[in-house]
Amino acid sequence: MANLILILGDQLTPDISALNGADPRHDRIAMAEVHDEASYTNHHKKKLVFIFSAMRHFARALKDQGWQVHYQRYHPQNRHQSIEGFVGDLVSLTQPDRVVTTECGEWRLHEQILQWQERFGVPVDIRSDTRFIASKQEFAHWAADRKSLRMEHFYREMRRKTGLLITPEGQPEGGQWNYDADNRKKWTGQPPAPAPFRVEPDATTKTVISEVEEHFPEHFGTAEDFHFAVTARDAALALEYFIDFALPCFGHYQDSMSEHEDWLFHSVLSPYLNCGLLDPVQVCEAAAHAWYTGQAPINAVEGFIRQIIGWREFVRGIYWLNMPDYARENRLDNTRPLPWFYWTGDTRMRCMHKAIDATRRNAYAHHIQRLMVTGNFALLAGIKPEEICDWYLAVYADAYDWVELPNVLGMVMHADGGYLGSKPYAASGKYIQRMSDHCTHCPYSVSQSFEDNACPFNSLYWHFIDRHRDRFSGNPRMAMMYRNWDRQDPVKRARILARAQTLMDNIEQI
Ligand code: FAD
Ligand code: DLZ
Repeated sequence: MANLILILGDQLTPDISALNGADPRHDRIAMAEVHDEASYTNHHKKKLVFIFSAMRHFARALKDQGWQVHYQRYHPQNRHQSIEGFVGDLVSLTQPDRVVTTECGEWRLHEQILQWQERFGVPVDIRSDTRFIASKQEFAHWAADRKSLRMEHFYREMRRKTGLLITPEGQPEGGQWNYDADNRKKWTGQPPAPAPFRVEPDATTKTVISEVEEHFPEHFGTAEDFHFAVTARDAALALEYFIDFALPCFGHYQDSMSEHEDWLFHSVLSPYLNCGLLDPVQVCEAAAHAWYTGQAPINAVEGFIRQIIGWREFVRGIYWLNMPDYARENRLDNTRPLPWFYWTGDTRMRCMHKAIDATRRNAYAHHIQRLMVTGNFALLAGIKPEEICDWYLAVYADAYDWVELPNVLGMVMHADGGYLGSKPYAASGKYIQRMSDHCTHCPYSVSQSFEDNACPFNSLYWHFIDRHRDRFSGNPRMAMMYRNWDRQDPVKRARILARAQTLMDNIEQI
């Protein structure tokens, strides 16, 4: 029996299920850098460098272990510009008994792979992705018969399943499941945030950087100052660095934003988790160990673990349970195109400028920037879900459809009608002022709502509340907002709505 084993660019681990039971003496591995995957969206240059370089390092390691690897490096003139073309050709050439692969992370490619058995005339074995704690079937089983799906309930199941931060009696460590109430501090410069973990590019990465600059000059962002890990060994060092230097403060400052620090106390591990260089459970075990040994407090460790075994698993479950229809949802009937400044950062709104500029430089922005700045603006301004989703899919090194889509379409845009989150994360400028120092550097005034100089978030927020009254006023979690709005002087309300309308009519000038 000789199999052809396909390993995709986000499946870079020897533990990938496609390799289970494989034999290097007979089986062959296929990996390809292809135009179709590199250009189905305007991927950030650093994302392309990261994936291509990590793929090349992984293929090298496999060869060193004795595997036969058919590897295609990217070139615009390659005969095969798609995974399908590359695998199809290898099937004809090597006549395998089967093609073996692990289920991929994007509906787009998944649909193609489902056709291969018929198309190539050879059995195709698509295996479950065991890097996730809950399989698709397990999530579907958990979701069946529930009136609403809430992350917190699912998360507790995942805690019990993994035993992470669970006492021998089956109770949550510290007595609580969730310590989020301790995790909303504003960071004002102390304690200092650690410098980002850096790996200097080796010869392979340097080659990839110049190839990406040559072949993808129009793509978003910059490849300059590339310093991500591209091997499992270096990603493990990044994890160690996070545990030692950032995890202790991760909880308190998780929702903070800063003029001066791009990464604060975040782990910056998502690119590695999502492409296979780090294993989610091992990452959580390392964090839990830091609590058991007194290196980090429970609010930080629990908060961090919840993001991974809670949110990360939950959004994946939502994605596979609802695709492909989920991607077409637009329950708030948004019609506005994405403003061009999302690509340039060229806006006077300081928080937006800082979040987009960091994104452009780093292919990274932390959660609160994604949710409460660029996401909040898109929600309030009524941007078309497909355009804002495509932006998020392109600009972050960790972005794949399975994780980006539910976060953007569901969590941020509420385009799924509240299926993923019970209320929209809509906020005025006050939230940004409370959690950051941006407003003191902004030409707009956060204390004004309708004047020419008023922070756009303020009037856009009330416009959002007002225009969606029919939809949200009955939601108990939003009742207070409607009471606050209705209490305001009618003349002031009219001015606020007029200011919001002017902003939306001139959105490119904000
Ligand atoms: P940390 O803050 O250190 O968190 C630790 C880990 O928790 C992350 O590495 C990530 O694996 C996981 N995590 C945290 N929040 C989420 C979440 N909501 N969904 C899934 N995993 C989570 N994450 C992606 O991995 N890819 C995306 O394309 C992506 N798009 C997003 C778009 C929007 C609009 C929002 C609001 C969030 C998005 N997230 C996405 C989730 C989150 O913002 C990133 O995982 C996080 O910012 C990555 O940085 P970090 O590794 O420093 O995370
Ligand atoms: C994101 C990406 C990019 C940019 N390039 C490749 C590639 O050339 N070859 C490959 O196998 N995978 C790539 N990927 C990841 C895939 O697009 C895709 O997101 C995942 O495989 C879906 O799980």
